[in-house]
Amino acid sequence: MNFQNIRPVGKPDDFFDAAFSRAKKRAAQLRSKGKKLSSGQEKKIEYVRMDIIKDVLESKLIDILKDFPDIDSLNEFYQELIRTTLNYVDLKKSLGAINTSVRFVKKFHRDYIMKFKRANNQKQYDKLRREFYGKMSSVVKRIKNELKYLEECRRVMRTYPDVKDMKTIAITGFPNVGKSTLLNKLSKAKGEVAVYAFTTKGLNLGYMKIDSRKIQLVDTPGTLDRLEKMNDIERQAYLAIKYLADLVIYVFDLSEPFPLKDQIKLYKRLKDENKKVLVYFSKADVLDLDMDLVKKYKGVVWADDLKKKIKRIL
Ligand SMILES: Nc1nc2c(ncn2[C@@H]2O[C@H](COP(=O)(O)OP(=O)(O)OP(=O)(O)O)[C@@H](O)[C@H]2O)c(=O)[nH]1
Ligand SMILES: [Mg+2]
Repeated sequence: MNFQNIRPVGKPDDFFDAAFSRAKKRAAQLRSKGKKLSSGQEKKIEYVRMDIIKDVLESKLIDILKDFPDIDSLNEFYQELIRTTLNYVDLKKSLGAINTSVRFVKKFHRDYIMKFKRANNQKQYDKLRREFYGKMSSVVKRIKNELKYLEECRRVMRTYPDVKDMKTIAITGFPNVGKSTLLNKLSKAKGEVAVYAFTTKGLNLGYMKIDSRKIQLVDTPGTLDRLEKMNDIERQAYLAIKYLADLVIYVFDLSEPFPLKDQIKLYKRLKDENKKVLVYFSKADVLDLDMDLVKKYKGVVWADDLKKKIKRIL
């Protein structure tokens, strides 16, 4: 699912400006053609104005409904991601409110067409037009907060990764251990790598090919061993492991940007997720690894034969 394509959600004023100015322009065009118009002709212009206002407001609201995904039909990963980063209930309520407002736009349009049918002089037209504008304005003003919240959701959703439904490897471990470096090594991705911890703030995706098969890699933000107190960023890493990963590469860093005993604790936690795990010791190029310690871990894999191991497992 690609969340980048959701267009910015406008404010009520943007909607009115677009609708009313287009209606006004069209009315002026129709007037300039004739001299004094008959009452029937004036009425026709009022119909045109109302149609334009209804069409513009309706299409702007429907665009929002089309752009946002149907929340309930998203896969578990995205649903949980929404629950983690946004207010799921408010998001659904806001979309529901937009849907209701589309119905009101149509209803008031129908009502006022009927009222205009019974009107027969300019004074009545002016009064009805003002009423119609007022009703349409109130429909959109009533959803001001919902529009604002949807815009906030859009900004957050833009940061969601566009995960594909294919075999997936999650790269995980403590902060600064070299996860993004590994992602970049295995794929053409350009995940940000830095000397400081907590560099990766969201999920980085990359793709590697093994024979002719494409495999998705998800580089996760570094997490600490604190399942109960995870922040939003750490929860994203956890969701990627739980819902996306067919295989997890756990990166250990014996240069210990974080104490080894904590890195081991997090590794043991992974067992609860019942995933296949490969252990990767990063920075082996610059460290004298304690081989007795390394041998203690099942599934240890070295940079050179990573691909071979992955192929065997996936
Ligand atoms: N020499 C050497 N340096 C490495 C290796 N892997 C990572 N580094 C360095 O370690 C630092 C952290 O690497 P990152 O790949 O950003 O680590 P990360 O685990 O993605 O960090 P967060 O995103 O903050 O969790 C960078 O300075 C890297 O250049 C490695 O295998 N060898
Ligand atoms: Mg990183």
